Amino acid sequence: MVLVNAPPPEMKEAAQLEPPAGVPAGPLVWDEAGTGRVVIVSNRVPSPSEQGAVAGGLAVGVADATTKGSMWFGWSGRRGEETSKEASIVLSEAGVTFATIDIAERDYQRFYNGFSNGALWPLLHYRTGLLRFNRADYQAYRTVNRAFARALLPLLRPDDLIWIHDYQLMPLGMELRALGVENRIGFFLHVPFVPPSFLQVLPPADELVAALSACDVIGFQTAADADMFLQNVTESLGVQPQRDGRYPYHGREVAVISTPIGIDAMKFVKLAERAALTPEAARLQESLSGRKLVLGVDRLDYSKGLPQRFDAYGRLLYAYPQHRRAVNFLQIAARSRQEVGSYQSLRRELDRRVGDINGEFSDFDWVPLRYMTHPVNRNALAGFYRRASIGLVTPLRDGMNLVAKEYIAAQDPEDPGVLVLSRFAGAADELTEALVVNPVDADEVAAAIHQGLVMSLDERCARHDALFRKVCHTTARRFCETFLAHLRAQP
Ligand code: GDG
Repeated sequence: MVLVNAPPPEMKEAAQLEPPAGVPAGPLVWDEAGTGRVVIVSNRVPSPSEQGAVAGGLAVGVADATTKGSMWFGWSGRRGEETSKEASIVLSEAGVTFATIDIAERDYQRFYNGFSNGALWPLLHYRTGLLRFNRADYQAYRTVNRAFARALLPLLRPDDLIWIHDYQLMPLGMELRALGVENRIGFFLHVPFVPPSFLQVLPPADELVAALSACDVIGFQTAADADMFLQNVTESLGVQPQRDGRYPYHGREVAVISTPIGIDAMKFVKLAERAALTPEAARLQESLSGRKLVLGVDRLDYSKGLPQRFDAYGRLLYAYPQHRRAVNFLQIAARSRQEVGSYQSLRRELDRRVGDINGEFSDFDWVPLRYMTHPVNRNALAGFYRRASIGLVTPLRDGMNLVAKEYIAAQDPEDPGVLVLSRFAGAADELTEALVVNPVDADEVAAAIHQGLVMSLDERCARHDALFRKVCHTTARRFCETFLAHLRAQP
């Protein structure tokens, strides 16, 4: 099926923060007079004081898009005896209302670690072997989604646009409809989607496709993901969508769209310029003793392809000995979801591989691979990206991957580094001037790292220029505006 990512209707032009010449400025829709509030709903809501401190793509992409007058609703990060019936409200200095609820410990384990991250996450990343399903987890998932709907209901106004995010909240639109909510409801999935042959492994697959269909707009990162979802609509609901991705469901017309998430590129450029002067950047610079830096930045997650990446780096040192002692690979892998068994075993596996590589290649004054599992602050991170000759982004599957975009934005345009990017990241659809690789092929990834390390300045600049334009074009803001324009256009 061909899916057209048509420009949304009613888009107005607006000035952006100094985009590079030739890059069209993004449209602005949420400041229009007379339109309703935007109510963002996501599992985890970073409080105003946590903004920027949380490692995770959703928070980064959505935080850039919250504006004065909007509301962000979700889980506070606290687990209590009982799930809150009413939300706690905090108004940020920027005029954004943060409304959060606590989740009961017993439900949290089953909802978050159990069904969301033990079943849905592996399945949607094509890892059925890691999927753990049980009915009690799924029931808790439904219970928490119902609790979200009940706590959100009294906060809603009739003209609010409700925008639900990600796989933890697939049934929420349906729960809101069951409570009589008639507002326009949109849903965006940040992770990939799978074909029916994979989704059907999950016992409640049909129920989830039906639940999502209570929304007016369902958005995906790429056209391929949207197409996968539409195949499931046919399989699970017996409905044949139109070529433009629309289908009728219970008297409504559901629109399925693709719109890639992005970053606030110009803000990140400024952050990276300033970050190069921070004490952390100076310490990193000194520790490298003039060596080139290969950098990986990921949540510690099996979807990110870290074992395969370490193998590829080992292959580089073995097959291209000229880089021994001349490079350092720094992998920042911020710990996440440590209560889930598959994440604990990944950590043990990585510890072992780091030991293997360093044991094999280290010298008394050179350690080839530096690996850390605690997060670094965002300012320092931007400076690290800028110092890196190679940005190594090699997930086995990824909805988009914002690290790839941050790495491009952080480069010095006069002397940029090279992005090595997995073809299985959503970002590879756009960032075609990167060195695009198959992450499971250690020889191919090693050859790409080598190619990047020896690439001429002219070629690096040409590739970076093309990539930077793209990162400035599909920003976080543009992502939000495009999605909301589609939602607003629904009857
Ligand atoms: C999901 C999808 C999709 C990472 N380490 C640190 C740190 N980070 C920040 C990065 C980046 C974000 O976390 C990671 O975003 P990604 O997009 O790479 O990945 P996920 O967290 O898996 O996000 C993904 C995304 O949602 C958005 O739709 O792109 O495909 O899986 O911003 O910079 N930030 C700090 N310290 C760290 O150590 N401060």
